Amino acid sequence: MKIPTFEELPIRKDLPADSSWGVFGDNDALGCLNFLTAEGVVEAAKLVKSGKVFRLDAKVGFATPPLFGRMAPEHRVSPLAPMANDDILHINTQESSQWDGFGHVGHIRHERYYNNGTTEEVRGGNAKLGIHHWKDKFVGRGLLIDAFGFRKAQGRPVNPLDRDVFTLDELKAVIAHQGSELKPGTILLVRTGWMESYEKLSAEEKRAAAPMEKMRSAGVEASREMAAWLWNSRVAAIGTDCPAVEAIPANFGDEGILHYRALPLLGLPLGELFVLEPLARDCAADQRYEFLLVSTPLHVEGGIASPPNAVAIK
Ligand code: UVW
Repeated sequence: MKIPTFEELPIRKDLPADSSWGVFGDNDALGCLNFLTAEGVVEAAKLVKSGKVFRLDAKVGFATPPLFGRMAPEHRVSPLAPMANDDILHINTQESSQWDGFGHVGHIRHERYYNNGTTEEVRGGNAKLGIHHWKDKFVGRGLLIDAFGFRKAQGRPVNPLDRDVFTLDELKAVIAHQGSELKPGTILLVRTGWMESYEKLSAEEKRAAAPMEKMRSAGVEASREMAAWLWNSRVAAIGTDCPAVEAIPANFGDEGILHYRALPLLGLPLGELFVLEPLARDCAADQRYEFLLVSTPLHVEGGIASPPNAVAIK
């Protein structure tokens, strides 16, 4: 199948500019996850050399309080029989590490979700864009871009708890510096340093930082050039260790933000609040920044987002 370049998008005149709608069919719910292939899984499995496994999800309930006013998880052990127990777990799927599904954010001006999905469809738990379509999709080659480590090594350290932007040129420079290659069908992970900085805050500082209007975070550049690079590089998904992939504050009235460019327009899954520091340390030690990435989102019909349930295997 010939995939159009970003410059050739959209594929029909009636579709929004810079959108990939229709490229994979009008009923597609995978978007850039289509760049993951069976051959890619076989190649990625060959990257397993040391047998080291890195869990990329933070604990359920790591953020205290949850960011952006989201509901705190509720967990209780429910006795089933005299010597048997169950869990009752009530979570917002985005209170901890998460993949944003295509029902999470629609385009502010077009008032449509990926591939022309409507609010009625998404809120009705419609099967068209639900997270269940991704249940066996996040397996392939992962590549870490240690942007945080790079800036530190360059003597230009980032405070991840303040607004700072990792530019496209910087991401390319880190890839070159690492001796890495951005191959088609890669699940990209960008380390901003946010998670480890957040963990060092006091309880009071965490409370103060959590509301949307108070949140400050480093993140990746949100530009048309960034969207073009991600699409033209056939990136399957991009995950980060910060709250929104892009830097915050971000103006959600601005249709140029990455959330709109990625989720509704390109069908590019965004991953947030991943744990990347231990993986980054190992990659720096053995100078291997690529790995097999296995992530299995919840199998929830019509779901909006999911904990990634992700491991990097080196
Ligand atoms: C923001 O949009 C700020 O983050 P999320 O994707 O978690 O909603």
